[in-house]
Amino acid sequence: MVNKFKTLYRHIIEEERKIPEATGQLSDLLSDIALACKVISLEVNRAGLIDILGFTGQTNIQGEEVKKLDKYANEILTHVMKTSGHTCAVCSEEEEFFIPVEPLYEAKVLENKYICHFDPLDGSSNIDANIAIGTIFSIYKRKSLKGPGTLEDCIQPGINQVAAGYVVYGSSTVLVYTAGKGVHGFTLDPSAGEFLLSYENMQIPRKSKTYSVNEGNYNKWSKGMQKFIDYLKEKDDTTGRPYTSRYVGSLVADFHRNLLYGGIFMYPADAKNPKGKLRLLYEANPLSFIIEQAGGKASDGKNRILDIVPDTLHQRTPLFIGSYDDVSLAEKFLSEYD
Ligand code: AHM
Ligand code: MG
Repeated sequence: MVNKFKTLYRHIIEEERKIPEATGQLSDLLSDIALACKVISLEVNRAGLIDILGFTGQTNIQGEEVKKLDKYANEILTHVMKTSGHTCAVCSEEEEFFIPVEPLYEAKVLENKYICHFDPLDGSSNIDANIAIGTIFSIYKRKSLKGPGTLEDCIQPGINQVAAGYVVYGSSTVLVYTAGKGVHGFTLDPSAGEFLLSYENMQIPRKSKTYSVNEGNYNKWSKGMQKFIDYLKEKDDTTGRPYTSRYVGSLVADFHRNLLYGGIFMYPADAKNPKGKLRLLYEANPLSFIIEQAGGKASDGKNRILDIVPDTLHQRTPLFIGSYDDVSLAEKFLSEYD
């Protein structure tokens, strides 16, 4: 039975105690990310008041500049990660280059061994419409030995992640993370200011009845992709078709719903985005780590996302992610018709 009063912090510490060689740094880092996301959550909840308090880019009635929410989220997360003492580099979807971080405590050899990647506010087109948006994060261990991190530290394949997670700022604020031992979800209690355990060991249904894709792109898709969506819409009781369609347009929100109820999210390559639209390091890798831990599957249509060796920080990838059997079926259509 779920312990309703287990905080995120306590959960992280209990998980850490199961690993004898753990030093506590990953736990600290995850707690710092959660703190930054609480601050972002407060600001997201106030976003609807911006019209009253002042438009973004202008000064509000206190004389402070009102920052755009995505820039604000980026600044908070970058600042918290740079000053955590545990990172040697920070990479953000909002920053062109990675940010190398000097060690805070030169004397301690074990300090600053992690690299953190994040998409500070995903679903940017939904920000001004009060529709769910989110933060995605991902943590790797450095490969270099000391000092500030290098580009090589920052462009590792997703299989090397030690932890990943996301926060949905929706009807409530929910944080979901994995450190390689299952997927756990926490809901923010705004009065206590704490994330409380609400989903333990999350598992996605193996097969679903839901697909999430921007179908307005249909005419730009490959034959295989078109055939797959046509198939999902046909009526056939024995295979549970037609599927139903759900698309928010915020990856985190679409992903979270599919994780809870089953579903396949797709952002394929198309004539406009031949390499796909979503970012491998900031979006696809962390969610792929989570979905595999939850018993699902993530693919670029042919290959496992976590095995892709990146060349650049902002590399894009096609993404098929969600219920295991549905992602396998999508791969089958693409290999048959493309
Ligand atoms: P963003 O990082 O600029 O917000 O873009 C990523 C978003 C995802 O959240 C979402 O799944 C996708 O872009 C929606 O794209 P589209 O509007 O083309 O359907
Ligand atoms: Mg994004």
